Amino acid sequence: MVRLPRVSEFSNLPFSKYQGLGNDFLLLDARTAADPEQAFGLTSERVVQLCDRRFGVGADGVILALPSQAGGELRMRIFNADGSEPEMCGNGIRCLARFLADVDGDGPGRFWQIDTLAGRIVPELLPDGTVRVDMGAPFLEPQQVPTTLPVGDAGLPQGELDLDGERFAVAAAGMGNPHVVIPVPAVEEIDLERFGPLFEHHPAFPARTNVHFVQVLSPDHLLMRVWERGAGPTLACGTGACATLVAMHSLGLCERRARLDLPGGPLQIHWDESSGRVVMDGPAEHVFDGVIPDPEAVALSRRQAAAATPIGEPAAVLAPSGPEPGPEIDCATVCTQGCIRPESCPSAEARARVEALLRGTSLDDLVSIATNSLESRTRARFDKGPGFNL
Ligand code: ZDR
Repeated sequence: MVRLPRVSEFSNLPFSKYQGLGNDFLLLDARTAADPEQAFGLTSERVVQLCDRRFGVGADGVILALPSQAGGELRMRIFNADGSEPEMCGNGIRCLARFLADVDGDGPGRFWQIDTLAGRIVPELLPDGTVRVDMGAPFLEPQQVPTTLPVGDAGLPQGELDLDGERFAVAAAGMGNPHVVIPVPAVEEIDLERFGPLFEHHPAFPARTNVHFVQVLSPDHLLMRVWERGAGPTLACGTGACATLVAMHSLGLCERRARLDLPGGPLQIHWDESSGRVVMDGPAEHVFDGVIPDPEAVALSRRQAAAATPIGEPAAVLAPSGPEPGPEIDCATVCTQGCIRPESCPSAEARARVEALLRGTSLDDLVSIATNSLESRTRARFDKGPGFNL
């Protein structure tokens, strides 16, 4: 018989799902992994599969918490739903902060020094459970965004772009990742499915771009719709809201501090004049935890269950060399006076397979690792006490 490895020999994938204004992420804790870069066998194909809303868990991205390499407390890697790796994610880093607080049992006032591909980012947990993030200074030089648009009168890359026969006046800004901001009279009238991908792949943005249509409601209140690079239309975009405020203020269309309404809800953004840094306040909430068992472990367990000879049943029942099964029998009507073909009874075979599956050690083990992992995270959440809308 095949020896089934213990669960610890498999690579299960424990994850927590969080969302910030409906921008949702799977959070994976690889801070103590033996080989963090290979943690959970994460590949871009696996990310695509995990993010798929029908064939996977469903998310706009996957975020890994990793040991630091650049002097911070930890490092964040984020992957878009299409498997590409952006430099930064504003909503994602709020979700990461909340996840870290939940896992480690930290409370309000906690800061994290998090290294990202866009540099050091510092989120802080606020007393109401929301997260404030110092997103750093925006990038306003074309090569930093990157874009081929030249710097215009407003002091950031600007220009007019032709898309599918229509002309748009745009501005661009980087928050570690690229953003194009398009002020329009009414965001609802924009055909996002049509223009989103055209902007995302426009040659003026060699690394592709996130796309934001913005309407001014008042100087401290903007309304946005988002098309995210690598993820399509999303309900919110943290870096995008920061880039939008920077671009709109530079264009003289809003204050330095404003509320930005995204389809998933509002973010408060402040572009601080003295430091030049952008600060974002917004929610991040836990949705649920789960564990995806290693597909190889599941396949092995199924093979083992199918090959097992059930206790108390004659070996011939499952033996491939046993008697050929006769024509299909409907046991419920034909065998009411007793089994008419006990040597190859289809109903006994089905029962035997189910029993073997239920006895499978591996499934018990998988359930137990799932339970342990969920239990520790759930306990950490409940131990934190009031002040959080859990
Ligand atoms: C927009 C985003 N979700 C955020 O909140 O900042 C970031 C995700 C990364 C984005 N899709 C990109 O730059 O490719």
